[in-house]
Amino acid sequence: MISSRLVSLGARTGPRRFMSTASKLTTVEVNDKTGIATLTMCRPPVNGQNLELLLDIKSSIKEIENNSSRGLIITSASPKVFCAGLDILEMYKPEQQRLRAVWTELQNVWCALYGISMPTAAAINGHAPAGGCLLATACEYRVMVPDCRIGLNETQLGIIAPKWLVSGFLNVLPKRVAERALTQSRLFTTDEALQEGLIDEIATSKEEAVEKCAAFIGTFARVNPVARALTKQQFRADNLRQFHKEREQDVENFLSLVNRPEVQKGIGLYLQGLKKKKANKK
Ligand code: CO8
Repeated sequence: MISSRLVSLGARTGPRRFMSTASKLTTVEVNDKTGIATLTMCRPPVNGQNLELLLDIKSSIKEIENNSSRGLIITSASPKVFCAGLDILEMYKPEQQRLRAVWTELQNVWCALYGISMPTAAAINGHAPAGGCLLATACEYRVMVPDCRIGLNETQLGIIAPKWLVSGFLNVLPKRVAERALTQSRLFTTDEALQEGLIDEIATSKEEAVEKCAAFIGTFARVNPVARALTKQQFRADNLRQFHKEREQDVENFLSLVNRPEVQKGIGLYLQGLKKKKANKK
């Protein structure tokens, strides 16, 4: 369990505190003035969601919730990537117990972030495919930096995004746009994402993105927090109820899908493609 010890950073760094975390894959920083917590993912090179990162994100969300922050901003320590989605290595020739745990923790992270009552926003300071898009769309507001891509590209890997994974996407996009994007594995550019409503604003830098997220959270300052929280829950309850009904079956579906020989072959080829892309860059 994460310690809730708060470390004061002193005057030089301004009114901020860091919550200490057991591992170093996420940090949580609370702005003392605004009461807003920033959760930063720090798993180089691309914040691939392996089991450990997912466990850390979940613990950090819980810690922020327990410390009664006024809002939560999620962002990344990487200069180019917000989050590259599930660590594909977790799905390739997987150890079964671990694969089960990875999917269960992805569910837990989504459920914690989607269902949290405080205002949430994503400062998307880099690419956000698949599980990265999942985190961003679980939040209430999204600000993204230019020249990046965001979307649910699961079909490209031969896998099918289940309904709960798509629900945040469907909260912000018309059904027709969402269906086409998923079936085409479309990754939206920053400009396209703004045009379609997948993100709410563009910022020129991560700092500006975080500021805009904080400004969004600040808009609730004069709203009764209990009324706000219950209203948010009301909007999200159907998706969460459905998710809880299906979550165990969803784990079985995921395992059986990922273990199919043709899916393993597809994931292997996709991994090779990523490596080749890197070699071509050199
Ligand atoms: N997992 C593991 N490793 C990754 C991943 C990943 N998702 N993404 C990138 N990497 C690795 C690369 O292989 C490379 O490794 P190495 O240094 O060892 O060669 C390193 O990270 C850096 O990658 P790039 O050189 O590609 O970095 P760029 O900054 O140029 O590009 C991108 C960053 C845009 C994020 C690019 O890496 C990319 O497109 N990655 C793939 C993203 C992706 O397709 N993710 C899908 C994951 S699946 C998922 O999240 C949902 C699963 C739902 C399943 C539902 C079933 C029921």
